[in-house]
Parts: sequence; C-alpha cells; structure tokens
Amino acid sequence: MKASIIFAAAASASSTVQVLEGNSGTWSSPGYPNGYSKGVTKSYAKSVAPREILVLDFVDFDIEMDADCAFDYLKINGEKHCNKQETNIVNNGATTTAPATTTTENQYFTTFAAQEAKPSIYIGEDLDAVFRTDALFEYRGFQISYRLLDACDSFFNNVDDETVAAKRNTYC
Ligand SMILES: [Ca+2]
Repeated sequence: MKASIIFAAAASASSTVQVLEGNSGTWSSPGYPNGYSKGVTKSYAKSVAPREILVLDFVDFDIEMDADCAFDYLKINGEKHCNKQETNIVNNGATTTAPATTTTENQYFTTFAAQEAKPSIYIGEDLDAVFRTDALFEYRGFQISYRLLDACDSFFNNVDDETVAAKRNTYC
C-alpha cells in the first residue's frame, strides 16, 4: 500500500509527454548538448499510420553506460538504449568538480565518433518512448533526426529491416 502511493506520486510529479511534430525534425534530450539533468522522466509520442514508417537516425548519442541500461536510458517502443562504452561525464552529480583524469583514464574514455555507430531504427507503429535518468552521472544526451515516410517510398528499397519488410509486403 505504502509503496504504491509513493510510486503514483513519483510518476505524476515529473512525467511529461512531448509529441514529435511534423513529417520530419530533430528530437533531442533535455539540455542537449550541454548534458541532461538528474532525475528526468520524459515521454515522447508520435502517431504512425498503417502505411507509414518512422525512421530514426542517431546524429549523436551519449547516455550513461550500463550493460542493462539500468541507470539512464532512452527506451523506444520497449527497447532500452544507452552507451556500450564509457565516455566523458558531463556532470558527476556532486557539488565538487569532476575528478581529475590521468592519461590512462583518458584512454579509457571515448567519444561518440569513436563508438560503434548506432544503426537507424525503423518504427512501424506509434512511437512510445521515454527518457529516464537517475541521481548520479549525467552525460551529453541524444540527438535524433526523424522522418515519417510512406512504407512504399523508394528510400526503403535498400533498407534491410524486418519491420520495413513486413510493411512493404503488406502495402506495396
Ligand atoms: Ca546517471
């Protein structure tokens, strides 16, 4: 009983939903590129018609690394996204300055350009996304370029993706 009350209060306090407008645009995390805040819960939505496919291209992506994305993540239609490699912390969440880095530590860090590029995502149903961050260690965040295209658009002729193939088999 007590736990459910706390959960409800936490969910209503910080939840907002942003609808991605238009047929194309740029979708960025709060505070990008100067780093996201701690304790963020922000939801994103966009309607995708039966004949449409929403294409998401990662322009930049820097969300705290964890094997299970347990700390900070962008969840897109059920799948969590976060860094696969450690990068530079923008804000360590403490009031003191970030710890000094040695050459060895710097070698451990990497940049988005050095990371494995994140492949584009193809969404065949309404977008249902949420960006969540915890109380420690903030990174740069994400910038995603989005396009809503007809499934039969020639753009998809050379795209190898299950969602795309299923829609084109149905509608094109
Ligand atoms: Ca964090």
